[in-house]
Amino acid sequence: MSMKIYNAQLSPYSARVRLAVYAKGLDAEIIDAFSTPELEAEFEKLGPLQKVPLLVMDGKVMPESEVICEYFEDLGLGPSLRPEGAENLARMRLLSRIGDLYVMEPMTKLFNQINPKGRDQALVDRELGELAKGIKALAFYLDGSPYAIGGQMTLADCTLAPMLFFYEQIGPMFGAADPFMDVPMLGAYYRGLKNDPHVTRVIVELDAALRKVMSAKPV
Ligand SMILES: N[C@@H](CCC(=O)N[C@@H](CS)C(=O)NCC(=O)O)C(=O)O
Repeated sequence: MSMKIYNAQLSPYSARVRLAVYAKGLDAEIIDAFSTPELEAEFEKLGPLQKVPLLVMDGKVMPESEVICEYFEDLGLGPSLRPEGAENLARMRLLSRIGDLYVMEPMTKLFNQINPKGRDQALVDRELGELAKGIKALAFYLDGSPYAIGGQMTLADCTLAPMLFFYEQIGPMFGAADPFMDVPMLGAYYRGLKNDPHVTRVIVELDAALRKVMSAKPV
């Protein structure tokens, strides 16, 4: 089996797939898709979406982080990252869906507004409100377990760990002293999750990538 993942170190979606790869112990070649013009040209030929992560496995090309993670599960690669039972599976997918739609969407818009110069304050206020709603929804569907669903990592944790890394960074950039103040259970979940060695690895990678970008482009 040959597995290549076109990746960007700072992408939360790529980080979701990296976390699944690490937790499953898969032998994947992880390639920074945008690191050279040659790689970028190679990546552009692989499909119309032009987004990382992108999986190329035994000649098959698969985009979209959640689809890639579910594909690993369907193939039965490594330890399962799906919980037992239809309700737990539904809650796992719900948490990922809330993360993608109601947390990442406003957070991406806010990341484009980090520089106070030329900031659209009305947009910032609106998206901070949307982000707070998304974050409260995540907290609502957690149950206080060490992982999102019970005592073992699932795909919900693969989605949420990178998102919460960015959430923790972005709050203070817009003046929130403690981004988890209104959602203490979510804060406790994220702090606990960071003790998992695979999560630690991904958080360290995200932190290094973020520092590199921030030092290259001072805001
Ligand atoms: N829904 C996609 C989102 C992927 C995505 O937005 N990736 C960004 C990086 S975070 C990207 O590749 N951006 C490059 C571009 O849009 O040109 C997923 O879950 O994989």
